[in-house]
Amino acid sequence: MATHILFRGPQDRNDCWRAMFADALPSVVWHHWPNVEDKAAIDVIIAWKLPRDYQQDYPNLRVIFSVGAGVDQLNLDTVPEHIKVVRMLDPGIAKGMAEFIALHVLNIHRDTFHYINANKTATWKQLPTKATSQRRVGILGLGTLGQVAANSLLALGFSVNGWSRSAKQLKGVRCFSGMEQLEEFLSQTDVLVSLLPLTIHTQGILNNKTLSQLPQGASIINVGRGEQLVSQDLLTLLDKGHLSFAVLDVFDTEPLPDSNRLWQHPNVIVTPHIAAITQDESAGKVLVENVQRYTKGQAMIGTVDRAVGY
Ligand code: NDP
Ligand code: OXD
Repeated sequence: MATHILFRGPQDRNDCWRAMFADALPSVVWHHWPNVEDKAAIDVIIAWKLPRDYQQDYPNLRVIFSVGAGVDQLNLDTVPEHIKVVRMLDPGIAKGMAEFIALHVLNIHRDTFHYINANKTATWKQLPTKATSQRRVGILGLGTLGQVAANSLLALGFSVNGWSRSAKQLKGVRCFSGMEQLEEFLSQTDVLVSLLPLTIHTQGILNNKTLSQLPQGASIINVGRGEQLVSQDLLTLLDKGHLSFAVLDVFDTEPLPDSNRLWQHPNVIVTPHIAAITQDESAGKVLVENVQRYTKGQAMIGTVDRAVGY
């Protein structure tokens, strides 16, 4: 029986991936949501967010591919166990994320955000600089993206620490793991980068208690998920001067509402969830390979472990 794929997403990406599948796997039947005649034929969905009532509408669904690296937006808890959920391991996402993190760690390291604010009052004031080796960058989440980011920071000479759920050994990175080592990790972090998936254990993990454990003057970059950060606690710590700057790419409500104070705060930089965008060509290759694996009954790369939630 042919594999029927339903893609839910923009036309240009649809056209790119439809063409790649037609070349590589001509037996696959491609559908672009919401145009599906025989919904019972669909066994694979590729989407950022799932269509409402998908479980009733597509009764023979077997696999959901996320178009992003994260899967929390699929409401994992509500997806039946017999449906595999696969995250996107796109080398294009990893490259984009490494660029975004290196860019903003350097901006913080070289006081760019301070000088942007000083420009507004025509203030000529030189701040002392220090070597990258004296700046400690701590990465929360040492998975696919955290490891690529760590390597790009090591190449710039930064001192890199990382924290994950399970213990790790990574060349050049001082690794911490588990809640019991979180405070020790945070107390040695000048620039905190959060690259954690959203789970019940990481929701609200960046709060008054944990952010206060960072040294005075530390800055944060949140590229994981907005729900991991208690933004009111961040604002309080910025206003008190305990924290210096925050670069925020993800928010609990996206787009971030106009009235949110984060937009106005002089020491907060808001970006609209663009740290790492799925790249059609490289991600298309990953999808083709995974659908091939699916049709052969092989394990798919990036299959989510439902017990841990990422
Ligand atoms: P991975 O699953 O490869 O890595 C996740 C890392 O987080 C692992 O090291 C894991 O530990 C660690 N982790 C998970 N839960 C905990 C916990 N409770 N305590 C400590 N460590 C934990 O994910 P990726 O690196 O591919 O992606 C990470 C996240 O980045 C995505 O889930 C998404 O939310 C976000 N993202 C944001 C983008 C943007 O544009 N802003 C783009 C792409 C992704 P362990 O190694 O022990 O399993
Ligand atoms: C994400 C992504 O998971 O854009 O945020 O890949």
